[in-house]
Amino acid sequence: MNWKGVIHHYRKFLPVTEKTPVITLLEGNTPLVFSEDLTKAIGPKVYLKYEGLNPTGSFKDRGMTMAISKAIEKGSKMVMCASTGNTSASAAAYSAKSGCLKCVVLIPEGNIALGKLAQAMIHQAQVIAIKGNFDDALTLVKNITDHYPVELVNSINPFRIEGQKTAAFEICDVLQGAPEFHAIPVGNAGNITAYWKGYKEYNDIGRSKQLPKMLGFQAAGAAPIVLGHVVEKPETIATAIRIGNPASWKKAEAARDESGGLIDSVTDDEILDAYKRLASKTGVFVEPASAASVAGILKLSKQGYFKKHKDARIVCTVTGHGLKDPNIAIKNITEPVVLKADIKAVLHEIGL
Ligand code: AN7
Repeated sequence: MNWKGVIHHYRKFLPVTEKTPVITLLEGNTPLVFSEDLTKAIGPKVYLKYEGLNPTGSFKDRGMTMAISKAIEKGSKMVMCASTGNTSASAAAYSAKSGCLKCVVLIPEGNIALGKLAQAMIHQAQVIAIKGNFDDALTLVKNITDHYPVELVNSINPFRIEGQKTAAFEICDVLQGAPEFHAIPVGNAGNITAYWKGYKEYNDIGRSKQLPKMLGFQAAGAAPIVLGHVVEKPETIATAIRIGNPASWKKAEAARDESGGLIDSVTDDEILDAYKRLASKTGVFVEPASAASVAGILKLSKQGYFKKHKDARIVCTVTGHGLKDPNIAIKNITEPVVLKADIKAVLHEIGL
């Protein structure tokens, strides 16, 4: 197939016309990777929707192709977002591709993974670090974009959700219908909202005969939806989901309740275990936030949640690439030994 990006492929499901200038980096069409290891551990067949393989290394590109295309259609000259990192990387890249948009991003000082910062900067966004967290940054961006001719490209922009729902379409297209369960990390809660919308739309037109139960997972130190109240000082190693007051809170609860699913939390230790397990036993390298979905189904499995569902399929969205956050990877491995450039020494070391 000659893949031309999510707007081209799913045009009839998206609010675009022939007049919409399509700004694309050929995002989407990401692999659905079967995990033998997780299937053995959990029971139902486990698939990973490997969103780290999008052009900027995260699922944000699906929404950004829409948000940036629509911003240009409207005549905007400047876009702005608050970000824990991936949104800023994606907004910066798509703005660069447009050739005509200035991109400004507000990030929480000291809490953004190295790769994401590098991306936003090399794509020439104007990057401003805020002495505060993501929620503070988003409040500022909402304020500015409400009062100035600047387009907000966070996931409260409905075009972001429209683009991101295409991931659910792709899963149904591969599995010939929705899986029984869909597990997903939850931060600002845009993505769980988008998947649920996508699954419902495919169900409505008969492309799927069922809807999945939506299983959302927040980091324990940043779990406002699970706790039922705003978390003033969210903390987690999974900086992408270090969010204490999700913008799409109510929509995430609707996805949970309409689907008969749940939103639960996983600890940083559980996230890191799943992170290492994915890399070492399935060969899929994700950033810590992405591993929350896998940590979540491992937790539920231990509680017997999937006991009566051995024939079911679980799709886990793994949202961002592991290379985004190299520091976490390096902290979680043992340093390589250093040897002389000597064959005997190397053979001895590898046990030959
Ligand atoms: C890898 O980039 O919020 O629940 O500003 O980067 O839709 O927010 C990132 C979120 C999961 C959570 N996994 O998705 C941002 C930002 C990764 C992420 C999420 C994010 P939402």
